[in-house]
Amino acid sequence: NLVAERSIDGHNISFELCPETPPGLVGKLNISIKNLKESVTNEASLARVVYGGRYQPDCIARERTAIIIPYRDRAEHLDILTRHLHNILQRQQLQYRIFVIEIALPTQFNRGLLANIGVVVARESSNFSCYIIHDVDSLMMNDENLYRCGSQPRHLVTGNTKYATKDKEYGLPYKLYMSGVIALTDAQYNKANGFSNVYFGWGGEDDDFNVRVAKVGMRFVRPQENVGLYMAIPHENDSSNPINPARRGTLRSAAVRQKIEGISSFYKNKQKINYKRYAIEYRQYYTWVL
Ligand code: BGN
Repeated sequence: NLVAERSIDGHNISFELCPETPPGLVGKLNISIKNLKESVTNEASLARVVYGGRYQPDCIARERTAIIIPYRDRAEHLDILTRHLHNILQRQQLQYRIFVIEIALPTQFNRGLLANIGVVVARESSNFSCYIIHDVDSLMMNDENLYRCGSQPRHLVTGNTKYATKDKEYGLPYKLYMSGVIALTDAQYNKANGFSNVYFGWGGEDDDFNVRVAKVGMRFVRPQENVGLYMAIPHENDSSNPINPARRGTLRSAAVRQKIEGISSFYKNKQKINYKRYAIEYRQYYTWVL
């Protein structure tokens, strides 16, 4: 096993590469919908989180993982999700940092834009090798769902309670659906030119991203059926994120826009988009960007 040294309090300590299969996994998780906060909280794992929502295991992690959460007005969800993630991701022996990217009001929610900004911010702070773009309302139900990247972009969801049907507790809305939680390497994200920045309001940005991924010869792959299960944290329908009525039309030009707007819009002057970073805070469980 590869060994590397890390300096701790001025001493050089050797660490081995983390094992391919993390030793402490338990499989299916017991999460009680009535007692959500208590059932996802592990005080010991929270105590190990470094300010800004960072963690490094006692072994050399195989990846440097940025968890990116596009966010608007769901404080309770965020608290539950970040507690849950710190608990599980430490058990998975990941070296990670959680970024919460919030859109400033009154701008409508734009999930793709926020994901791109998350990648830009993550790149500025360190050299991450893997990005996990994560919905704020979805909790993984099996810790064998490793938050790792692969040789293809990964869709980590095989079923979510928000798409439950009469005879299935966990479902997907359609076959090509690839939203909720995805994992891409830095190179894969770049190759697709990231998300489109132009979808304001609900819907379409994920299907657009799927077009981009396919267009450059990649495809989303999922974990084993029983492993990629998620519970949606219940919430009232929020009127503050109205359906984008233009989404179908916009989606038709996905392949054309892929060349002229995306993550490149943050680096190429000709494609430059106008946005302002109002604040960045190193909070206890995550790094917050407005
Ligand atoms: C689809 C939405 C997705 C959304 C899923 C699941 C569109 C594009 C026009 C057809 N796509 O219909 O964005 O994630 O439903 O709710 O609206």
